[in-house]
Amino acid sequence: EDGGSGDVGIATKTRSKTQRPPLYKVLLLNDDYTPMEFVVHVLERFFGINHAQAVDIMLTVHKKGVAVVGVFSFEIAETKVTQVMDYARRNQHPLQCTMEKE
Ligand code: TYC
Repeated sequence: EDGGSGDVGIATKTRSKTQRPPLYKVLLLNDDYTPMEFVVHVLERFFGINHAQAVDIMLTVHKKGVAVVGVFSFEIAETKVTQVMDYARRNQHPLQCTMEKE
């Protein structure tokens, strides 16, 4: 018997890589005018960070210029940035909050 079309290939199975949603870092930027206590309050209020950790993060931003305050899905990160920027503006502070893809 010689059909020449018998399957001699290696058995394989399609295995799609599991897709995970991209994550976004929310960053707080330093400036010369926003009071330290206001930044600490923002971290507690919008990110649920405890007081001691909020002070730590605020001081990191103050010394290094920027720090990651959390990592979220796009929609949550966007909401945090908007909330912080609106709150800072309402209180007439120049505090800047941004996000970037991880
Ligand atoms: N640099 C500010 C000051 O000396 C404090 C500050 C910290 C401002 C963190 C912004 O994201 C910030 N009053």
